Amino acid sequence: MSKTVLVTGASSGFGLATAKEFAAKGYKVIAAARRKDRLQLLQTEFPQQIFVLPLDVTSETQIDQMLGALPEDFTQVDILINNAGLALGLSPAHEAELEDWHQMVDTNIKGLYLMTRKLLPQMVERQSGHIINIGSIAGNYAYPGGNAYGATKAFVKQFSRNLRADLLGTNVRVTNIEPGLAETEFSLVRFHGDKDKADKVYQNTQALTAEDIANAVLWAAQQPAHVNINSIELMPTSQAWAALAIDKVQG
Ligand code: NDP
Ligand code: 8X3
Repeated sequence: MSKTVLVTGASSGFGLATAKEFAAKGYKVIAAARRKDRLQLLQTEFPQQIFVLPLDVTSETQIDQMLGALPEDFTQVDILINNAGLALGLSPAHEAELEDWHQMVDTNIKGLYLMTRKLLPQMVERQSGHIINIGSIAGNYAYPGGNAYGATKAFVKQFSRNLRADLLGTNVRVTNIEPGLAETEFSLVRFHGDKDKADKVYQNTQALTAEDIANAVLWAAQQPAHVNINSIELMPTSQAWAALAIDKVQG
């Protein structure tokens, strides 16, 4: 029997590529996101394998309703891919929009732990399952303007590790995928729809693609049951760390 994977944020970028990758490999895929029309388009590619789950991960009520209404052959979720997330703004902390911070925390933190908490009990009961979180290099390294976004991804990192601690002995696996620069709709969202600004992020360099991330997710999921990939940090070859910044007094 084929395994079932639930991917949040399956309407775009990493989530869309991951949903396609798993469906192409024969998995059943529950594709969750807010934009139902995009999910329906994805479903036309794999009509038998994809179940469309219109869902805002920040809403516990919606999660309960939608998960409670899954058809019989999709109720057992073997792999949860917590991918839905976003960065909003790149302003320094003292100028950032509080509303952006609220939305990042609600989506990247609350949405991720809600989905996890709702689906973990069935995995523990079956003594089998895998939670794959999409963190970020922003959770590992600070950068100007990363403020609340990076902090939400640091949550994802430590939550993933703490889940591993709690789940020891249950056979449920946990992986945190930590990508660097990748070209998706991420920057368009970050800059509130400013396409010129978003395009500039990827100009004259070769960023990771959504498919690169989907490959890493699939690889982690397909390791033998006794192997837990704790984390994968991946960057484009065109990206590396810079020196620490020092404020020098002029004169
Ligand atoms: P995209 O903007 O292309 O995709 C984001 C996805 O998240 C969309 O499918 C969107 O769907 C979904 N989403 C956002 N808010 C919600 C919500 N409240 N409820 C349900 N779904 C939601 O960006 P990426 O594919 O790049 O981002 C995916 C993940 O990867 C994010 O967690 C991001 O932080 C992370 N990441 C991205 C990197 C990059 O450089 N691109 C690097 C490292 C990590 P919809 O709007 O339809 O709800
Ligand atoms: C996305 C990568 O460096 O833009 O998480 O924050 S970065």
